[in-house]
Amino acid sequence: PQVIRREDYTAPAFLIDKVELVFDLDRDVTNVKSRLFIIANPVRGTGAGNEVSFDGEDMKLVSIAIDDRKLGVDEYSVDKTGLTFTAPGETFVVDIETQVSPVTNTRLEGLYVSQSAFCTQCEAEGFRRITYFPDRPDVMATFTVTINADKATCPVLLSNGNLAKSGDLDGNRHFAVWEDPFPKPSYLFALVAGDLACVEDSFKTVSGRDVALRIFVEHGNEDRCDYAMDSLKRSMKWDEEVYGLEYDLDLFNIVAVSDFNMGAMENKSLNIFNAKYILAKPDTATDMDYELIESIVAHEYFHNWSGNRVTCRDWFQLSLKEGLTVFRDQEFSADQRSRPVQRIKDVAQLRARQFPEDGGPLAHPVRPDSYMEINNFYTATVYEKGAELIRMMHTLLGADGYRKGIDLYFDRHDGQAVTCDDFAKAMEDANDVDLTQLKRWYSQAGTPSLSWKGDYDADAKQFRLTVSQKTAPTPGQPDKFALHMPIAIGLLGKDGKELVSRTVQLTENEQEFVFDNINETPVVSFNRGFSAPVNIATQQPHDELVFLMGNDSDAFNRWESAQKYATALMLAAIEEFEKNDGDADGALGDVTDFITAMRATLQNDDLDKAFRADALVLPGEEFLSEQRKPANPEAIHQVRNALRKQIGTMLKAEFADTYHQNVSNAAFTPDAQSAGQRALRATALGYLVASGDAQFADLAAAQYRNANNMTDRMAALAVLNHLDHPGRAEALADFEERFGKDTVVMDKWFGLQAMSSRDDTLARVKDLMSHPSFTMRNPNKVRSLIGAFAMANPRHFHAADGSGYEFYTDRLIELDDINPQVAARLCAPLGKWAKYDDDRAAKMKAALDRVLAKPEISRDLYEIASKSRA
Ligand code: BAL
Ligand code: ZN
Repeated sequence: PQVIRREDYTAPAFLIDKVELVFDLDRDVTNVKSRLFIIANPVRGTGAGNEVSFDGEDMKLVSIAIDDRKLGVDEYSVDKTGLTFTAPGETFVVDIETQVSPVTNTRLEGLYVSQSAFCTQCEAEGFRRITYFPDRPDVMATFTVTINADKATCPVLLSNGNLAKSGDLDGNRHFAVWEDPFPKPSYLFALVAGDLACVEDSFKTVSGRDVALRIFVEHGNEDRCDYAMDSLKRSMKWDEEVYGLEYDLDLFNIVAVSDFNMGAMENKSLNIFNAKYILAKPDTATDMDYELIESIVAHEYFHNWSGNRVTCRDWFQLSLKEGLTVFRDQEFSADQRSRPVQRIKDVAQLRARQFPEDGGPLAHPVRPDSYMEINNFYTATVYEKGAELIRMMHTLLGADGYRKGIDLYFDRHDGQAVTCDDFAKAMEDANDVDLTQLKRWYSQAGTPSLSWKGDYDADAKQFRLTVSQKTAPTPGQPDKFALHMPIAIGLLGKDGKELVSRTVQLTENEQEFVFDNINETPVVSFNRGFSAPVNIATQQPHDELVFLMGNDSDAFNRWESAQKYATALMLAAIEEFEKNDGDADGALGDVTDFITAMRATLQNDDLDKAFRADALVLPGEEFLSEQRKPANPEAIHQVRNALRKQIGTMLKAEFADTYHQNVSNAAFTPDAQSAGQRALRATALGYLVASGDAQFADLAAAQYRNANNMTDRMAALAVLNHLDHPGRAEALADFEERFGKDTVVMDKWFGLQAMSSRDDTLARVKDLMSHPSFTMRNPNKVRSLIGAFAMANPRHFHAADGSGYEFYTDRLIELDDINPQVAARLCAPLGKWAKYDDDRAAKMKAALDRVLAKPEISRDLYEIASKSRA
């Protein structure tokens, strides 16, 4: 496949002023008429010529006409990737008629059928599967869309903008005309048609306009939209208050569909969502689901400005909208819930998903330099590391300076398609600062590793902190520059009082920072709030970590200190386990000090419950795997379980108290405080069961039976899931009976079984593939059963006999013919072969070779598999 390079960008030779689309919807053959009002781009160079090239794939071209004259077959050329013809002048009108087949579109890009509804997904390059078009984000046009469809099966007809007209047609059909006054690129086009229920509300904007808010769902799901609607209204208000950004149309529609590649899509005024991020009621959704709904609804809404009003010039600039919008949704969630808990979750995500990406064969900069398939770059690096970059700008400029930069950015670029450099320039100009070095975060891949050393001079009452940074080579980038990063530092006295709280600017490879008037040797709280997204190589002594767990005024670093302590203990034990041949308890040794510190956290009523729940969770097996080379999945699993068992045993009484004290008889509400209480109780139950004392498995089974909400039900099932206890089979059977018809809820049931550490897991996963609710055509099903097995069950995926890899490789090959985008996304776990022992590495490489040998492999899967194999 062709490699597309950022440096090869050229402006489009022709622009499109206005697009008029007419859809004659039919499941088998949909007819699409497109009228394009074209003008030569005034900025095009002299060599631009008069050839017009439109993108197009997997369609039948019925006809093409220019200025109302139909072209003969020798007047244009059409191939697998597009259509080319000669421009008759500087301005002209083109009519194109195409036919597409929604029902056979299993890639879920372009126009397709989900359940019985028609819907679209056009980002990044789906529009070219609907009609021939310059399918690139820097071609922005106004769209008028006419939808004709069967009235009985498609009573609801939606597109972007405002409804201009609707009425009946012959043959039991009807039509609707939608007009979007805001010029937009084709990737923001959307259409939905089907028999959907509608839940309606409204929002009054700051300037007093009433906006109608509608959520469309399958019939029967109307009672699951309240939280999404409430989240939408809170997002609209927050964006007005924090960013001064008001909604710009009188209507905002959301549609929830079952079959969707992404989480959701920010099409102008017609957001289309994966149903799992809209539908929630207490007995079907967990607290985590509610949190995700809140943040994703906000994320898509925020895109109306950061993405839609100002969009990307080309796809290399994807983080322009995604990094910024993730930062915005993270801050929204922090304001709605607990700021430190939100930061902990965001950092845990970054470490679990982005750091491994940055340290592996798929490492790429936040602003990539090249790609084969852009769908492969909707990554944790572009999104989450991109958000960290914006967060560092926010830290450097302060809230007011950041807001000045944002205001200038939207003033300057409203209605434009721009670059990451344009964004940074607005920040610079508004604040009169030079961000040249900070901008290296856009172009340099890899997670920096920081080391630090403190030196106290009692005579001078001075504390000197020497900090150094280093970034390991990544594919294509052997040499790394020093990055600019803000490091928030706290110095604590022996009594726990804060002596200093200051953010220093690290710009050199090695740099010294001096703190004056320090009267005692301080304890350092380094990189508070995770002010820079880096690894810290320096190991702090355990007693300092315990001190910070109990005293740091920065809640994030309290959590971080517990994580560091637990990580150090487990890594040492894993090494020992490998030497002593499998005695995990012996390998751990005496962990009383750590558990004593955990007890103090558990019993500290000054800390909120959600925080305590997070602070008591040990770093996961995947995280530990990242710290070991070669990683031994069995050793990691055994040691982590052994530590959990010891904690559960030593703190049995305390966890039992916590469990019983946090029972709530009140009706379920999804607010952060109630969720925190449930989370802490679930953590307690987990440790009680981990202790091995059989009465607590009975307690979990009872919790499952008596639960009146999904959070408590899933918490019980999640611990039973790994046991041989009869309560497990009972609970799984009950769950299936209760929710068997509910596709969103059944994803949880599939996911749990794929993540079980029981020996029969792979066999069970294979069986579940023929379960009536499972289909390889539904991305959520694939991710919850197949994806979870590879990404959240390292012990079975990496089984020494290679059975996990073999099963998985078969699935990737099968999936590539159905949905290449999802297949490519799932391929990444096989690319981590360099982290494993020779035997596993050889098996993983052989698996990648088998993927690469697939006839007619997609561009999507080829890119990931070939880069992973290299
Ligand atoms: N733009 C793709 C989905 C999202 O990031 O919102
Ligand atoms: Zn986004």
